[in-house]
Amino acid sequence: RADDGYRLWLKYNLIADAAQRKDYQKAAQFVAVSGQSATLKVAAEELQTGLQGLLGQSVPMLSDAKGKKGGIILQVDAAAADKAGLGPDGYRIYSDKQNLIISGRRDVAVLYGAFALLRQLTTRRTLNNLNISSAPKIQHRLLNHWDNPNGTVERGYAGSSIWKWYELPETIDPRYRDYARANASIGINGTVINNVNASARYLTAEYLQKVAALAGVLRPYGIRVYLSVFWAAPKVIGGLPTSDPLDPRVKQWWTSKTDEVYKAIPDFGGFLVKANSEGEPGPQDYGRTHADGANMLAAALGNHDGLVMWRAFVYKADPKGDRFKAASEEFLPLDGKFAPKVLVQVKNGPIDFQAREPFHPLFGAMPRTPLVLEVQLTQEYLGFATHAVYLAPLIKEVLDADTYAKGQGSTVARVIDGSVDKHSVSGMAGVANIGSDRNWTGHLIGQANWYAYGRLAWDYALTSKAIAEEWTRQTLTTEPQAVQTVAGLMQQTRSIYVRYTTPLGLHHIMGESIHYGPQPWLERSARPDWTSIYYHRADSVGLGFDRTARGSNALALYKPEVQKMWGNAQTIAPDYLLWFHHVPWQQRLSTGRTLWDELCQRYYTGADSVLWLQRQWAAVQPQVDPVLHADVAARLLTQHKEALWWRDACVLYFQTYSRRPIPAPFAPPQ
Ligand code: GCW
Repeated sequence: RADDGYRLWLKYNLIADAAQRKDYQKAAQFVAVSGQSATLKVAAEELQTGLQGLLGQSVPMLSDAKGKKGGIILQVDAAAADKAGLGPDGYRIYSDKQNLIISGRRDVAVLYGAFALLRQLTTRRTLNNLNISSAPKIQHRLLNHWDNPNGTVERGYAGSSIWKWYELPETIDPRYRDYARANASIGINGTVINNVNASARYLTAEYLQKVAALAGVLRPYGIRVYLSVFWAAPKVIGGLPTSDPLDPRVKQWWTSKTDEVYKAIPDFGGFLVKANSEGEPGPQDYGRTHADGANMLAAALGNHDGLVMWRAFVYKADPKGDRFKAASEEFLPLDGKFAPKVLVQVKNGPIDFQAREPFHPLFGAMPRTPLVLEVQLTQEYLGFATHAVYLAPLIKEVLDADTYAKGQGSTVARVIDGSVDKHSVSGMAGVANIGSDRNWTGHLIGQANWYAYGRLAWDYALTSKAIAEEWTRQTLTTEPQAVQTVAGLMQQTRSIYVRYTTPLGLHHIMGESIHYGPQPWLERSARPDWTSIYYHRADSVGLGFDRTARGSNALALYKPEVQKMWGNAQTIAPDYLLWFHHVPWQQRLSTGRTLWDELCQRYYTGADSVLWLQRQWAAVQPQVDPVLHADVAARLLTQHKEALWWRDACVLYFQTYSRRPIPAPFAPPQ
């Protein structure tokens, strides 16, 4: 049967190598689990299904190992977990008396261990003398769905929403369970199921029943449900004349609404809020601050075990201002003003999920507020489900960026895990790329982005290459050379995409509103800070947005070490150049070429590199399922066609300012 991609990285196909199978078989003759919790039950079931598929033998489930050897024992052992410093979610897998023990503080930790053990087999690693301990570095590892009640997905490119609101709560699509399995397998423990451009409908009694039904499916897998809330809900569904967070009636409304939510969903995770951003209502409509709004919701949560995640994605339409600074202007003064249950959720960069952005200057700048890092898995600005772009290198670039907030080594990762500023709560959010397409993400590589996000939220120290290899082994092939080829090409995809779309730090020059394809010539838009010319600032002299002291001075938002790194046009890494400097066309760069020549070089070699991707992909054809292979191969053809659009559109447009010829060897024949 051809692979349709539905099973993601959880395929459990029979291991072809008989010797290896035999090795594993000896260690996996039974699964013993005492205790009846729903979570332990799904852990044992997953192991049973996985092992039977991989090993082609039946694996009985026992309630007690009774001195038997050669099996897997699931154990909840709080004392041992505490001694090993595993925390609530960490697991340990080790050999003991010829059995494999999976243990953790709670059932869900054991579930994570079960998936980790299966990963040993699906990636063909040994089971001998195992002693693996692993605990997540981030507590709240969330997906954010931008799914709407009518089944559409904002910036979703893999079909419609997987949530079938019209069928819930009675009909439970089996897909919800597979969604939960996939997420639990990579440690994701929360999901915000609706769009931040929120509908108030989710808070109605009718919808809460539906949400509760979904929560019931996800619960055994350790996944808590969260909701995005529409700020004006008290008016829209509560019948109040106001949504002012300081109005007692509004407070009362949210308090009783929150109680109602917890009655339906006792382990509800909390609220995500986009307020006073892109036309959404918010506390500022009443002269209140983001902190007033967030704290009111935190108070409504009361003693319930839930959080408020308040987004910092705000900006004003000021053609003379710099959008780069907008979130800092609004949020820096609020540091220290948020209630303990509030986290501020910040996108990786200051503009909006561009193919490469400098890290957001709020990281490291709000020491008294726990910050959640929000990254986008759905490829709004990265070629939708058509272009192959493996995002782990992008996510790692942000996590590894040094803010210097408390001296060297204050990386974004250590800001968000709470270690730099000693916060006890931490979170990461990935805007989901999941839809109703049979293969979940449209492009197969999109599955790797979902996978990599979960793995990095668990352990940001993993390398993007290691994750690519791990994913490839589970999803496509275990043949070592092919794994290297696929992981190697994946590693290059993001920088290739940057080269043929927005090299040298160009940003926000994509098609208006759809955000697809090139449109650097966009001069007028609904808002002045949505045009392309606002961002690239091309003129007869040069190109780029001057954010030094001579320009908008956004650079001053960073610590001196970062300012030093990016403040000098001669020494800044070329990848960030035009983010911070307006550079003359004839200026020689550190690469030895002039700006104009370097720009052309990158556009041309970037587009050509898609042909290299095609060749690499072609090379693994014998090792990869034919249907999956053909699908990706076809998308790579489209990708090349569109890379040429980007190249030609941008080079020819910028040439109208540079007035320079396209350098050899790229110049088209006369
Ligand atoms: O990237 C922009 C998108 C909007 C999105 C917004 C946000 C959900 O173009 O579609 O709205 O960001 O993150 O709030």
